[in-house]
Amino acid sequence: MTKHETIFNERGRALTIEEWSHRIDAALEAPEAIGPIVNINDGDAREFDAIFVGGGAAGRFGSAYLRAMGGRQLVVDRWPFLGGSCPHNACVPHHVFSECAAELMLARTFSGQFWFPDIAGKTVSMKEIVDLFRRGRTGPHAVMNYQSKEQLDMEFILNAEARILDPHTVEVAGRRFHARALVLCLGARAKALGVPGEGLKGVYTYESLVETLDYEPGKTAVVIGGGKTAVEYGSFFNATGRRTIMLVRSEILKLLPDGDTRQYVVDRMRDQGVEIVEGATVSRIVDDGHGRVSKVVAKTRDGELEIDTDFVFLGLGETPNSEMAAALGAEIDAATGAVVVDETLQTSIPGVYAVGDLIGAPMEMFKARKSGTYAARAIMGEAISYRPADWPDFLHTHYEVSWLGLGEEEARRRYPNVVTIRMPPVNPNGLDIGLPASDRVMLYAMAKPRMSGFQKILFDGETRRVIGAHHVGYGARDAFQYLNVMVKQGLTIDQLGDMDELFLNPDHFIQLSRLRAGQKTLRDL
Ligand code: FAD
Ligand code: NAP
Ligand code: COM
Repeated sequence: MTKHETIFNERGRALTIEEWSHRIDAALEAPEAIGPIVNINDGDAREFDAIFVGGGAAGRFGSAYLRAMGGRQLVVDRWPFLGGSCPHNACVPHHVFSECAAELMLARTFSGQFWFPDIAGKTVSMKEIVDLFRRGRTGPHAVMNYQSKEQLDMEFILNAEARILDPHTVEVAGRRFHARALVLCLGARAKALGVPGEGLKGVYTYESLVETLDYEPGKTAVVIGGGKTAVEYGSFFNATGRRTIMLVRSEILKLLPDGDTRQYVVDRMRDQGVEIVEGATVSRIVDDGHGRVSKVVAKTRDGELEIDTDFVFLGLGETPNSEMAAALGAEIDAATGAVVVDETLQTSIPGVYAVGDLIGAPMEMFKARKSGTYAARAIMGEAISYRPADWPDFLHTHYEVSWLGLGEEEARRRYPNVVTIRMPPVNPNGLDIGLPASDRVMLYAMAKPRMSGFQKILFDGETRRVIGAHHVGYGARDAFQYLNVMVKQGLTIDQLGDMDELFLNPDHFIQLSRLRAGQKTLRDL
């Protein structure tokens, strides 16, 4: 029997979430044994309006939207589930690890006090948490398949590589499919470091960590990189009780736009024991003689540094998976490897669109999902234009860090009269003030005031409009999604101060604005 003959069409059968879960587990274990998972409506005589090549957030949301608009789509993914890297190896594990980091920071800070067990000097198993994630991720995968098939009525082929034959034809699972348009949603992959020893056992990226960690890392973790991924994973490794050394070639967290906020974030990482070496260039990763990492060697401003370790994590950013687009003849940005698109998400080839991480920064979920839906709208004949601009952003350390708009430095370059409201207030005696106080930092606020967070909002003193907001703590991220829309619409201090807060509100911006909104000439607070 050929592989093709083993394919059966799931179209007429409603699989439960549990059944999906078993099937996905089996396919992840042995993809060839399960074969392509096909859900095609062979009874529909319509031509496909679009084939989405890649079923991550971008392909899944684009597919759902096109379907919702009455179009016919097909989405193809080589994994046996829809949803892509986010639930499989990127955002979701990151959130699991960051939640552990926050919980462990609390547990370590209050170790042996109140009801907290004494965990001084205790190292927590990293492998247990990675294994927990690997076991748990199939549930969300199964929900994505169930939702996409039973609720969103998508057509898909999973667990099968797509091959693009021309701008209207894709070959998958031994069949050829034609469509009016192609949408490339192929995502991105972890960047390599390009030094000797990178392939040794014990050297991980976010992708390989959750697939292949099969031992308990020792006492020292080395992290290379200084962006979101490096900081988020580094903060987790540190929270598990390991000495964590971050080797950063330039500066850590350059992406944070506000200097005070960045300082607060980096200082608190250091308080937790994270060792940050800026200006460090890794020259090699050393073999222990059995194919396993034993040491990292780096050039630093103070000379050569050698660190003994059995665990190295690379957080160096991502390269778009643009090879198939290049082979088709689409224009690729030489510097970033991203597929070049116009404001309708169309590539240089008419009828071929590209979305999500494949089109480069910002590589974030909002853009993956939104660009997918915008491509769908363009294909269905809507006049759309999409370039991500002025989006709110966030990352984790042991805290949650959220921001939007300008940092103070850039705000002062652009506006002659910048007014700031911040908490804790500028204080010559330092940070030992139990404010901001809000949910999940109340124990810190009472017992370790400097750990209770930081926030700052910036106004243009002339128009009274918000021009930037920054928050370190917990629970404010959600507000930033909505606050950003209002800021883009011209939110003023007076409007902000007139809102109804739900005390204890994590960002305090409403109440603090109310304290100043009465002033004709705004002053800092
Ligand atoms: P993907 O989800 O990568 O989808 C691409 C799909 O294409 C994959 O499913 C792949 O199997 C498929 N594919 C590739 N080649 C083929 C082929 N030949 N045939 C068939 N299928 C193929 N963003 C946030 O907003 N919040 C976060 O907290 C966050 N955390 C992150 C943490 C980490 C560690 C990383 C690396 C990223 C994080 N991101 C986060 C970014 C986010 O994960 C991405 O922006 C998003 O998942 C991109 O979606 P996508 O659909 O473009 O790509
Ligand atoms: P990133 O923001 O591009 O940061 C990459 C880091 O690696 C930078 O510190 C960079 O240094 C360093 N680096 C790159 N190449 C290097 C090399 N050859 N040698 C040494 N250092 C090198 O990438 P990322 O943090 O991995 O994130 C990837 C994408 O996923 C981003 O778009 C990010 O927004 C997204 N993401 C989002 C979240 C989230 O919480 N929302 C979480 C993780 C990732 P320089 O600064 O010197 O260039
Ligand atoms: C979320 C995956 S983890 S998707 O955006 O719903 O497809």
